[in-house]
Amino acid sequence: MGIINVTPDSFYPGSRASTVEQAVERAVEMEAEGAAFVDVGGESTRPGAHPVPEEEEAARVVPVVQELARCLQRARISVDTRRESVARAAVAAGATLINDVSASLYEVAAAEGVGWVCMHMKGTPRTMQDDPRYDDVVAEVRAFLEERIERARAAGVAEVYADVGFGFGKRPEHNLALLRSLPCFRSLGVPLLLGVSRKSSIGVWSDPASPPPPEDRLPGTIAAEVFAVLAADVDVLRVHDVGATRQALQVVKAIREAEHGT
Ligand code: HH2
Repeated sequence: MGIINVTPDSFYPGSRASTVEQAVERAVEMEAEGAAFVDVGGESTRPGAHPVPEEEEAARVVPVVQELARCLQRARISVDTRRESVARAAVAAGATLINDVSASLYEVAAAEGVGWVCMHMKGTPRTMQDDPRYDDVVAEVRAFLEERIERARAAGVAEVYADVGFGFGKRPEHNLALLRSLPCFRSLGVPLLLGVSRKSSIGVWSDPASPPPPEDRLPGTIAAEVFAVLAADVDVLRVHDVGATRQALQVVKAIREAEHGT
């Protein structure tokens, strides 16, 4: 899943698109590089981010989705939003997946007949990194996802993905515990999605004394992604760098298939 941020303030400047043309050009490139989804967002959810007015978010996202529905041949369009009105408008424009960091839009997904990503977040983006605490982060996140997925199933959502919400109200040690415990999330019985791309924990683990900025976190990102795929067969990786990730995963696949097939 390639990330397209139609925002002026997403934490990784390389992910920002300031015009519809730029967003579409990048999405088409991601499709050519092998993305199965392009995820279009109009509001940054980085730690400390203030909410964007709903109309502003829709005005950023909908024209891009409309144009992508015309230009993409194979990749599906996902909308990264917490707002019902934005989700509905994006679906009307051609999105078939609601990537919902608030884990609350399952009824919208059911009514619209589209897929839904259920992500765990503690608090809201503005406050989520203010000293988050858990007794047992893995158990708490898993219980939360299980309950929301159950609600989505009861509402009739046919396609659900679970996401532990790397970096959303989690310290690096919480992110580490979740990454190491990804196999525990397989028993949720739905495909797993993971978004570690260039996030701050990657910087901290790369060099605790002097964490590199988002621009310099690609190798560490790919290391975490490969770990997640090897440990838990994660189904969808939400990434800023589709081509580089794809290459890493193809190599992992070739090695694994040789192990099993010969
Ligand atoms: N991370 C971000 C945004 N949306 N959705 C899911 N399902 N999982 C994630 O881990 C996730 C997400 C943050 O990344 P990005 O969109 O690059 O940054 P920003 O929120 O600053 O636009």
